[in-house]
Amino acid sequence: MADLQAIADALIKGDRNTVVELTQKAIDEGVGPADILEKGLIGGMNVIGARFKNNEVYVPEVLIAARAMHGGMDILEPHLKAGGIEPIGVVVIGTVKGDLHDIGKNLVGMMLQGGGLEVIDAGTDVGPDKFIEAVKNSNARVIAMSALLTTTMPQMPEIIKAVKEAGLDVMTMVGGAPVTQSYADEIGADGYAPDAASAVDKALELVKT
Ligand code: B1M
Repeated sequence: MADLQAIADALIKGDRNTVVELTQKAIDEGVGPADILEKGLIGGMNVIGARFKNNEVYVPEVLIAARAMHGGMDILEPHLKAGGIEPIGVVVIGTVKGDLHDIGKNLVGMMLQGGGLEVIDAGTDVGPDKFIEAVKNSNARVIAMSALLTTTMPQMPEIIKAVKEAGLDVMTMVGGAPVTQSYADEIGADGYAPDAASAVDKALELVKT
């Protein structure tokens, strides 16, 4: 019987091999990838986040936990992306300039692919120029911006402004732990989603706009 708490515990310890092994075991036993993600990987990362905030762990431990999380996500990726249908539209996704957090952005990207969208990953630390270039190269309909730091959120209105000035016919959506619907409204983003699953609904709505 798959033990999702054991996945969370291994992630908290930064034990990548055990996270990979137990994630694969859970998949083999037929546990849904969304459950493994929520109760195992994200559950463990939330504990690390709380400890980080309380200065009980520091950047090196968080990096090791993030590496373990990526190991588990690599196993889940094909299951989250499953579909193989013709893409409904193109989305350019990136973590905004000054921000290196990529776990949430990667997760949203995988789920968007699972929802039938083509995803161009612009990476982390992405400023207006790189977003604009990626849209021009891909004919994307949506720009999806992620920010995990209150200090990098102000990049979002800068990117929206630059996109408008460049005259691109593209919708913008924002997300990430400190971002809210009211912030999205304030900066004139076309959409906001609090998590990866609702990001799919929002992106699908925007590509059809
Ligand atoms: Co950072 N970090 N970190 N960190 N880190 C946070 C974000 C923090 C909240 C920790 C804390 O104090 N409790 C805090 C931010 C405080 C603030 O500004 N409010 C913080 C800080 C301060 C920092 C540094 C400044 C620390 C330092 O150096 N002193 C530094 C900044 C570096 C930089 O970016 N320039 C830093 C560094 C790091 C690491 C490199 C060590 C590592 C990142 C590794 C990596 O990503 N490859 C790291 C990590 C791992 C975290 C925590 C612990 C976990 C983040 C995470 O991956 N969560 C985080 C604390 C926390 O969140 N509990 C923290 C799991 C992920 C699945 O969730 O990314 O929220 P999340 O994504 C969710 C939703 O937000 C949403 O969907 C996802 C799935 O549901 N979502 C979207 C995300 N993007 C979306 C886009 C959308 C829609 C939804 O549409 C476009």
